[in-house]
Amino acid sequence: MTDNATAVDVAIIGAGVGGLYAIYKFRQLGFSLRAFEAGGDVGGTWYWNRYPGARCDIESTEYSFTFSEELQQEWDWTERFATQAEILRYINHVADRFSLRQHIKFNTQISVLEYDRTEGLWTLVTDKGETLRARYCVMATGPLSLPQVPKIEGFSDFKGAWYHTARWPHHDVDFSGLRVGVIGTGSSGIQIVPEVAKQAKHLFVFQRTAQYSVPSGNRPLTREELSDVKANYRELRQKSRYSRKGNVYFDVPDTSALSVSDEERRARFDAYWNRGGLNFLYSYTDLVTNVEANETAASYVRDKIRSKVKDPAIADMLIPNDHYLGTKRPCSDSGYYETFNRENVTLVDLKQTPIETITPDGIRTTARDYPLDVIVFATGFDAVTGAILNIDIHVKDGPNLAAEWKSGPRAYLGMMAARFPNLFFLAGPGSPSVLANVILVNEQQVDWIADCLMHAKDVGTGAIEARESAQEEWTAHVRDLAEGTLFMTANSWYLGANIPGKPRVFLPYLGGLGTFREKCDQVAHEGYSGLTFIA
Ligand code: NA7
Repeated sequence: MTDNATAVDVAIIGAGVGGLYAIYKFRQLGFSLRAFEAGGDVGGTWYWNRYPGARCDIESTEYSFTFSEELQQEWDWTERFATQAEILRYINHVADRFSLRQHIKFNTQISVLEYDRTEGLWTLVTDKGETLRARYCVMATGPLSLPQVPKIEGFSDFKGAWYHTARWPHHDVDFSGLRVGVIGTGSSGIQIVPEVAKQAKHLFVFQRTAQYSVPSGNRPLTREELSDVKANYRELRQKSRYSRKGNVYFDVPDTSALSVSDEERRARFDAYWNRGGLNFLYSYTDLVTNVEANETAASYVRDKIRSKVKDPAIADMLIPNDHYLGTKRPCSDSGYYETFNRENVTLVDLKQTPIETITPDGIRTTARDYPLDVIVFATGFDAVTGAILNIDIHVKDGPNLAAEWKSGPRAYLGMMAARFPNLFFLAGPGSPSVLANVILVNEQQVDWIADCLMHAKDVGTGAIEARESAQEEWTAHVRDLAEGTLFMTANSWYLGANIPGKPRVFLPYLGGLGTFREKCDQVAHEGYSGLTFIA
C-alpha cells in the first residue's frame, strides 16, 4: 500500500453503480479509499435522470448487482422494467446495507487529476480547491453522465422555465395548463413525451431524427416470477456474466432473418413485439449487420408506427428515414407513438423546419414561432468519454489525456491509457460499456482491476501502466469489430456524432461482455500481458 501517510490507496470518482461497487470491493481487499460524487447522493445516472417516465429498459431482475446473494434474495423488484425511483431506492439500499456512504464526499466535483511520476501518486483537485493524493484512481464517472445542452442562439433570453432530462429537479414539475416544448426524441424524449402530454395544455415535440421504438411491454412482476428468478439467481447470473449483453433475457439468435419464409419471420417478429422490450432487435442474427435483413425488421416497425398513428402525414414524420434500425441506441416506449393522436400534441419536424433561434417567448423555426412556457431538453449526453475528459487529467510535465484523445480515445481493454499510470476507467471507451448491462460491466471491470492491484501489491509494484503497443492493438481491434457493421452508418452518440467537433469513432467494444470478460481474464492469466509493472 502507499507509503505516504497523507495519500489513500484508491480514489474513486463517481458514486453511481460502478463507484459503489468499487468502494465495496476495494474496501473488502483492505485498500484505503476515498470517493467523490458531484451529486448530492448516490445513484449516478439514476440520481440525476428523475424526469417523468424515466425507466430502465433492461429487466429489473437483471439490472441489479450480482455480487451479493443475500442482496439479490432480499430485494423485491415490482415491475418488469423498474422506474428511476425504484432503481434509486435500490441503489440507496445497497449503499446503506454495505455502509458505503461513509467513504463518499458528495456535492464534490473533481476538476483536476495530476500524476506525479516521481512520487507515483495522483493528486485530485476538487471544485472547491481541496486536494487528495492517491496511489490509484478509478474513473467511475459513467458513460452517460455529462448532459448535452445544445447551443441554440437566444437561449439565455428565454423567459420561461427550462429543464434537461438528465438534470431534473428533485421536486415534481407541474406542466398543467402550460405550453411545453420537448427538444429531442431519443430514449429520454420518448419516455417523457407521453407523460408531459397527459398534463400540458399543449406539447410541441421538436424532432430532429425520428427514432425506431419498440413497446416496452412493462408490467408488474408476479410473486411467482420473482421467486422463480430468485430460486435460479446463481445460475442466471453466471449465464449473464458470460452473455453478450450481460442479460439472459436477450435471446442469442441462431438464424438469419433472410433464411426463413416471410410468414415465419413475421410470426417471430410478432412474438417478440408482443413480448415487448429491446429483445426485438435480437430476434435474428443479422439485423444490424445486413442491410436486407435490417429492412425486414425496419419495415415491420414502420407498419406498426402507421397502425398506431391516425394521421398518415404525422406517421410519416415519425418514421425514421436516415438510419438503419438499431444503429442508433434503440428505444422502448410506453405509448409514445399513440401520444401523437392527442389533440394537445404537435410534432415539429426539425429536418424540414430547423430551429432558428430561441426567443424570449419560445422557439422559432424556419416556419413559425412556437410560444412556450417551458422548454425540456431531452438532448442526451457527451457519451462515454465526456465525463472523463471533463476533468483535466494529466501527468506532471507529461501528457494530457484530452490532447492524447484528440482524434479519439485509446485505452487498453478500455480500462487503461498508456502513459497514464495507475488510472482506470469503468465502462469507458473500448469496453462493452453502453452496449451491455452496465451493472455487470462495472462489476467485471472492478473485479479485474482489483485483481490487478492485488497482483501489483504481490510483486511490490508502485506503478501499473498500459503498453503503447497493447493499447494500439486493442484500439484497432475495437475499431475492426465496428468497421463493416451498419453501426458505422448512423449519426449516433455511439460514434460521438451528437457532439459538434467530437471525433467520429465507434466508442464501445462490440464483442460482447462475455467475450470481453474472457479476454480480460486471459490477460490476467498471462501475468497481465500488455501492462508494465514498475517498481
Ligand atoms: P439521445 O439518445 O442522445 O437523444 C437525444 C435527442 O436529442 C436525439 O433525438 C437528438 O437528435 C436530439 N438532439 C440533440 N441535440 C439536438 C439539437 N441541437 N437540436 C435538436 N435535437 C437535438 O439521449 P437520451 O437522453 O434520449 O438517451 C441517452 C441514453 O440514455 C439512452 O440511449 C439510454 O442508453 C439511456 P439526433 O438523433 O442527434 O438527431
